[in-house]
Amino acid sequence: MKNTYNRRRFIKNTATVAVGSVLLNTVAAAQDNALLTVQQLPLPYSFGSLEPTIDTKTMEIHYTKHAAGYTKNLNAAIKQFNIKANNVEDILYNVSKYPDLVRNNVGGHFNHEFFWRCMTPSFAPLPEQLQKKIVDDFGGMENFKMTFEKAAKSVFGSGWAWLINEYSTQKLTIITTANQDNPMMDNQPIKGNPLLGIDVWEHAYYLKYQNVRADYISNWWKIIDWNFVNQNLTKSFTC
Ligand code: MN3
Repeated sequence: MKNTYNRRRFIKNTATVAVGSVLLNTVAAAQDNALLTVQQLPLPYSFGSLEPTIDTKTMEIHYTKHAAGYTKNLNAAIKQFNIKANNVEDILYNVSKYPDLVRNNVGGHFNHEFFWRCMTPSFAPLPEQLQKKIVDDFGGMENFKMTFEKAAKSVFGSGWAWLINEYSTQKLTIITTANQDNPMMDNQPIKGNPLLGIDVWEHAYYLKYQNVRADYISNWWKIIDWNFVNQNLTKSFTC
């Protein structure tokens, strides 16, 4: 009897913990009445492969401690508040309905999964489609970079700078969010689909750059995965 129960429970849990191969598909839709379970995807490169821009130790601690904590705490919060959601985006879009514990951890989970994929050890040129959109909306690459760097440097305390495709205008724009807030959250003044995001919490750079956040930001351009950014132009993170 006990075995049957455990086996059933195992099957039910397994059904909701499928990790897809599709980017950011870290969750499977909740089936029956089972609650959503989220997981960290494996890093698409090794901890040391973004050297010298980001040092090995920073990547290791960031991924295995900081980011892992958000994922773990998000799963606990989903249970605690009995959140019925099909996926992470569903929670982000409706985040104002939930306590700050959910807001902080759903943002922390999504933002980090997204951040790892903004970076690559393999250089790739800017895809034409993205280049055209940047020229259309910023007047050129230099202006885009300057605006993005300025925004990232301006974040007071902990937070993020983002390149987004604004929902209301369908134009690229740059915003910052505090703490683990995210551009898709319904409580943000400017909302949009994220294309690129940089973590400017001190834990993201302090071991190597100490107090010089500006150097971390200016070096970051060397490791951006422009194919990922380009792909996000047409990706909608809708539920
Ligand atoms: Mn972080």
